[in-house]
Amino acid sequence: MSEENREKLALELERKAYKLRIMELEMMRDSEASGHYGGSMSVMDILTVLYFKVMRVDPHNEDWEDRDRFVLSKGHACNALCPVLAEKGFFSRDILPTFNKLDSPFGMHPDKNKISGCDASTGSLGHGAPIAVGMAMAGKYLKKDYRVYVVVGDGEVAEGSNWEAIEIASHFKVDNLCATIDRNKYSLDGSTEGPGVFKEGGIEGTMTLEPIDKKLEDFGWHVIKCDGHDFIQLMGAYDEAARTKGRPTVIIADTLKGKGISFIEDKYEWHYGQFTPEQYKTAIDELTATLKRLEQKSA
Ligand SMILES: Cc1ncc(C[n+]2csc(CCOP(=O)(O)OP(=O)(O)O)c2C)c(N)n1
Repeated sequence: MSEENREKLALELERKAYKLRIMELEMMRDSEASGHYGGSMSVMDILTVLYFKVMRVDPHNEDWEDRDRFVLSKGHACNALCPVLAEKGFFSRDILPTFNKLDSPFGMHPDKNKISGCDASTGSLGHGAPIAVGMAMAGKYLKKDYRVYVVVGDGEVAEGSNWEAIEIASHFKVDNLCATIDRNKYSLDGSTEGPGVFKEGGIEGTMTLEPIDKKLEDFGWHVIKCDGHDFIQLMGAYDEAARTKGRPTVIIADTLKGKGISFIEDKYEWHYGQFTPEQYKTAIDELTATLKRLEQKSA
């Protein structure tokens, strides 16, 4: 693809990601659900590139054996996944406002038995990477050429089950596996950067994640670092992952928790919550203004 076409595609994807952010907030507003705003906004650009540029999936044949597989290990960002799958054509966007209601296919976390196009039920952190490694190993064993993509939260990396999966993946050289870490620097109740020290009465802070790139390299993975909101960089990272042979790839995507909505950006307090009607309006107005700017840029 020429550089000019790549830039055009990047802009098109960025517009799509803002449209999806707006769809998500309308879904949440109309369903009157609370939800995970911070991590759904940080991961939206990654999901957009995966579903609208990288992955080979067919909404008209969701069980297609040779499809690429996707696992949203940070399942609490289901409110980002639902609009993406609707936009991709797996189901009508008209049913999004049932989000998190009784009898809806969409709960706070994704259920593969209920959501069309969803390959793995997740929500209990630390399970997605092991599931994805199993899918990738099955693909190798069955001599299929599908690829497996898993998105993990940076706070989630602390779950020990990930490290078992990370070790197995490099041992079995599953180069059909690509993990992405949504590196937004926050977990549920604070920073992922520590300090993790003893204090009178307990421990203060989480353990530090860094140097996460070196740890993963030492475990035998190919590591790529990129800006998780730069569409050219994201597309380049996934291209490089597909070219990488003999070991799995992890993309450490530097992101901003709450990306796109100024009053929640970089604030772990908005990991989970519920907007007031005024906050929905402010957020949707902001996202719409960004979308309009992007549309003008591409006109
Ligand atoms: C096993 C498990 N423990 C605790 C939780 C509760 N929980 C939900 S989200 C979250 C924080 C995850 O942080 P991170 O992976 O960084 O997600 P992000 O910031 O990208 O939303 C926690 C602890 C859970 N879902 N599963």
